[in-house]
Amino acid sequence: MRRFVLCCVLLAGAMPAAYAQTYRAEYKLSTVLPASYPWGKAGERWAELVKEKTQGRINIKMYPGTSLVGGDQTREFSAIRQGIIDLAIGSTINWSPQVRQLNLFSLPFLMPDYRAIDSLTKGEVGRQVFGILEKAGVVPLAWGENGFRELSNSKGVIATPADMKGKKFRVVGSPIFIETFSALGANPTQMSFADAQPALSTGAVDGQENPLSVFIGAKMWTLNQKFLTLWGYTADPLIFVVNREVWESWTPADREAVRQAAIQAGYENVAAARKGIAAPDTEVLKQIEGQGVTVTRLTEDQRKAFQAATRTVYDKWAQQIGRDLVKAAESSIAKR
Ligand code: X2X
Repeated sequence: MRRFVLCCVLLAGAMPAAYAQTYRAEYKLSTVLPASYPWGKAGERWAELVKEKTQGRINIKMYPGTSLVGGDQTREFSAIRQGIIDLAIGSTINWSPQVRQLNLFSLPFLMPDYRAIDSLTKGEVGRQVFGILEKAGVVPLAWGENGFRELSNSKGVIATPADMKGKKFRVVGSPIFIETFSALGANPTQMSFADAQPALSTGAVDGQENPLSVFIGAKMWTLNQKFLTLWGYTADPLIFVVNREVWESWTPADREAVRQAAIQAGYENVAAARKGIAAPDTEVLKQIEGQGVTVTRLTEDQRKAFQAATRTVYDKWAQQIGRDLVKAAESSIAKR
């Protein structure tokens, strides 16, 4: 009888009483970047689509700057598990300290182009990564993209590993980045994105690495970043997730609405993150060059020199990530 009632209520489009009490007035969505970047825009879009598709039953508020964890990106994943954060769009880099397999995307020079990223996120490797996240206690729904991480600095052109020597770089929160930059002879320091901006501005560090959409969004040329090298050594996908208890408190129909909204927002986010970067549309690069930034495009041989210099880091981290997952990724990229 109860099941019958539930079923009729669902069909009628109203919320079953069993779920009604569990819905909250607001759900908290964490992102690192605000809506002036494709990443934050994706958060706004997800919230908007969810509201629309659930007729206002699920109301999401975005908290950019990882403000729910005091700006410490590396604590975001634990906070989702604990329920301090209800939903998040997070970078694989920021969740790597808790989910070591996510370091896959940070292996230097694993992914040579956009098709390589897609072959992972849209294929078997992506499904495996979602399985790992589920085991880690969250509900993964869709992929988005931060992007290929390019290298900038205030001191001069970087075209060879020797040019890295002694330069101080701000790097993100997974130790693989410290090791990669150390292998190249640079002097890396780990800090949050919020701390990176004053550090670049005062010259406490010389350079950083981030996707071009972040470089332009943060107007990095105003932070002394006058030299940019396109080396595409890693790319960080974004992942849309929900805290498991929150997920289970929603009706199956609303869960599906949240999932479809995430897929749609993710799809739009990938397009936005790539816009103006790759030929034929290079508008973003033109704008950056228009600000007086010297852009260095590595030749294939130059890129290989960076790859060779970081090979030991790749091999060491392949063990930590899991040989099978890395092999699956390599073969998926080879067949792309
Ligand atoms: O901190 C960064 O560099 C950023 C914004 O790209 C990430 O959150 C990974």
